[in-house]
Amino acid sequence: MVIAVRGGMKERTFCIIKPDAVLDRLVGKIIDALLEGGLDIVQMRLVWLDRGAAERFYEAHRGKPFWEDLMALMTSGPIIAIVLEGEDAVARLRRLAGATNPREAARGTLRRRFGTSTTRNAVHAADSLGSAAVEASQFFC
Ligand code: 3AN
Repeated sequence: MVIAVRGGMKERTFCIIKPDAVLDRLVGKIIDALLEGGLDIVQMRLVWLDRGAAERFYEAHRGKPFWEDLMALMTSGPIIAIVLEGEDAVARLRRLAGATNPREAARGTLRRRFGTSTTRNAVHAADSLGSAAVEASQFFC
């Protein structure tokens, strides 16, 4: 669904609010932080990933020690998939998300505020324009 589009050729990135944060009823707070952080919502969907979809999304991490925990988390409840737009959107979202381990994430970042472990870290933030486009294409045409 297209929720808001503003003019201009700004960068786009891709974010997931993970099941831990959705189940903890943190969606509103996280969306507030994204908007206040200078990102606009272009597309947004609630999706319940099955095992195949979760594996496709995180394929690069298959076989790592945390793989099964990550699969269990990502299939444990609905996610919110969001395409965001703004100046330097990729770097901006990564900054707002914070380090992978919530305990190492800077104060005020989403993972520091809402993450409870390195796997259950509340949000996914695409790491480049290229991965943002590939990841978003799994959820939006
Ligand atoms: P990021 O999401 O910060 O870019 P990635 O892409 O290395 O981190 O990892 C993808 C996801 O896998 C992380 N968001 C986290 O949920 C999980 N993960 C990564 N590294 C670890 C780890 N050392 N222990 C547990 N889970 C991890």
